[in-house]
Amino acid sequence: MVKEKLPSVNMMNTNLKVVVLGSENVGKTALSVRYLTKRFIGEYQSDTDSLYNASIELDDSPIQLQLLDCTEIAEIDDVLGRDQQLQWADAFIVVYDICNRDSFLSASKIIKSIRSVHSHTDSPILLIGNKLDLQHRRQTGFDEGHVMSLDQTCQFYELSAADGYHTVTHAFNSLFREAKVNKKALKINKFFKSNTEKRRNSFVAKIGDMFRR
Ligand SMILES: Nc1nc2c(ncn2[C@@H]2O[C@H](COP(=O)(O)OP(=O)(O)OP(=O)(O)O)[C@@H](O)[C@H]2O)c(=O)[nH]1
Ligand SMILES: [Mg+2]
Repeated sequence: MVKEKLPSVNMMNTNLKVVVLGSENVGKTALSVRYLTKRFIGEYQSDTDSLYNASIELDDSPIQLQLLDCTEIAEIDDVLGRDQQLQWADAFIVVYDICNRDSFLSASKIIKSIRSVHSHTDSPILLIGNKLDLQHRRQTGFDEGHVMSLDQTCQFYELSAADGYHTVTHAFNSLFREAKVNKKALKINKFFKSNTEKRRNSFVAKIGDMFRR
């Protein structure tokens, strides 16, 4: 009997592709730059999507991260128009501004679109309520974000890109950890599926031979 070889952990790809989505001015770029550089600059260019490539350490293992910071997503059609990016990604960060109610409603639509495009993979999603430093202008309660995250099975943090990098790093890393596990599970599934398929084909070929003889 020939033993099938399971893909070892080393053979598994540790590339992670992550897309950052949300409506205008919610802090998508501020959060991405905060995670990658630990800095908060204040004003950011926002007319084009930016793809950042970075080598990061996660739990002592290296990961090649591709972080795609998108320009605003205002309408649901904007999300569906980004079908290719949704297919490309292993995980998603969906941002809203706790002081902007509309951005929260958009976040909900964005998550639903991701789930409809990625229904077969259960892609990890991190929902972020940003600008927590502006609590006094809050238009969306913590509980509302929390309930949405439970409904949509995603991770949830309220935080502030302006207030320091620790919580941002913690939230992003928590998503990347889930994405890494998810990606490995998908690979193992694919491996078993393709081997089952190969075995079935070789069985069918053998039976075919027997009948032809
Ligand atoms: N007070 C406060 N301001 C923030 C925070 N995060 C971002 N900002 C500000 O909000 C504005 C928009 O931030 P961006 O990161 O450019 O937002 P964006 O979502 O990338 O915007 P677009 O790319 O135009 O869609 C900037 O003036 C930031 O300085 C935060 O946590 N607190
Ligand atoms: Mg931006």
